[in-house]
Amino acid sequence: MKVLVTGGAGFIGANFVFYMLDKHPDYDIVCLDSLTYCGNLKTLDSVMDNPRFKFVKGDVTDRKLVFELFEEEKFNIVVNFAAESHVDRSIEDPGVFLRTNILGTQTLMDAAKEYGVERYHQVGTDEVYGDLPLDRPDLFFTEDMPLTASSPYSASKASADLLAMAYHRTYDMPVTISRCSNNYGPYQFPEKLIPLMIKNALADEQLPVYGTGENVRDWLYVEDHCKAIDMIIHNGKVGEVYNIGGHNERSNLDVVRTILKQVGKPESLITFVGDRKGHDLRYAIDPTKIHNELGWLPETGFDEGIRRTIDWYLDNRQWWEEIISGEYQQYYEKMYSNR
Ligand code: NAD
Ligand code: TDX
Repeated sequence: MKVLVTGGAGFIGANFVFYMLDKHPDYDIVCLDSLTYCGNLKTLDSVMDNPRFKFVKGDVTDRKLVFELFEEEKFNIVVNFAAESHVDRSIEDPGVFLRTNILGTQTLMDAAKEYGVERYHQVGTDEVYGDLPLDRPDLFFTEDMPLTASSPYSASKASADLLAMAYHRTYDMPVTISRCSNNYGPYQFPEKLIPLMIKNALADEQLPVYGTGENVRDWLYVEDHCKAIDMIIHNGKVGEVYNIGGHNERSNLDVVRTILKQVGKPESLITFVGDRKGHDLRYAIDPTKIHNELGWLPETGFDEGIRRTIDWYLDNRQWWEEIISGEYQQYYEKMYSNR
């Protein structure tokens, strides 16, 4: 089997590359990634010399490059992680989100159709369901809920999902879609809540919590997400959507307090800053379908997952210190000063 993993130099894609090389000793993995600010070849250091792994630098919207790659490699499976993934950046500059997340998906699916790929999997997000109220803990996102979007990011991801479904219906393409809740774990770029707060806490810097900090996210350890995608691409039904989440709902303030406690820093570092525009209140996944149909269950609870994640950031300072030494400083200044 030959699997194309797009966006494999990013957070979840790289963890998926590691998971697949380990789980399937007879699979070859090709990673296609354009190495945006978020893609990092250092993340893939440990697999670069693996004869079953190949890295190709390229943009998923580059039709010529993508078609040539499919012609050459004859992929059996395509898993599309490549995306612009940060909500705050999409609020500042939506254009690149539409290009990569929508047109990139179209380009990959056109190539998958042309070259008869056996499974095209679209990595989606729970953000396409909009949000849930804070005072209705009985409500959860299910696969049959209508799509809606609060940010340009979620609008672009919803568009990609609709396109994937349309290709299944119109061209009979073997498409599956997963929609996962918030991931955390090793190699997450320090612009997202958990790694940003770990980094700031370790440096005794302020921890910028948006609004009241009451917004709720449903956290899943990244390896559990990878395992779910592996199950879907092998046993999931084509034309189906699978929600992925482990009932690990926490308010942002809870998450930040947990991090501070674990790294032994005071809560006085917490600073409430201006809210995110259009800020979704609560995400919460109902994972019944993937559990019943595929037997998936998360293995890592939040307490263990956050401990492992903090340990990873402590043990791999070089990885993130290199990131924050460059262009990141300007990003941080732009997003957080005078907020
Ligand atoms: P990430 O930003 O860490 O990684 C994205 C990767 O895609 C990077 O390596 C980047 O270089 C690459 N990329 C971006 N534009 C590209 C292009 N035009 N061509 C080729 N490569 C390109 O993102 P992530 O958090 O790992 O998310 C991966 C996928 O999972 C995304 O599709 C995202 O929407 C989805 N998702 C993420 C979460 C989460 O909590 N992080 C939750 C659910 C779904
Ligand atoms: O500095 C911060 N302060 C803060 O309060 C940051 C970066 C975030 N937040 C809040 C906003 C959210 O309520 O924390 C929560 C999580 O924020 P993000 O880490 O930016 O994630 P979110 O917006 O929930 O989106 C994530 O989950 C779904 C991923 O980034 C998406 O790629 C994924 O699709």
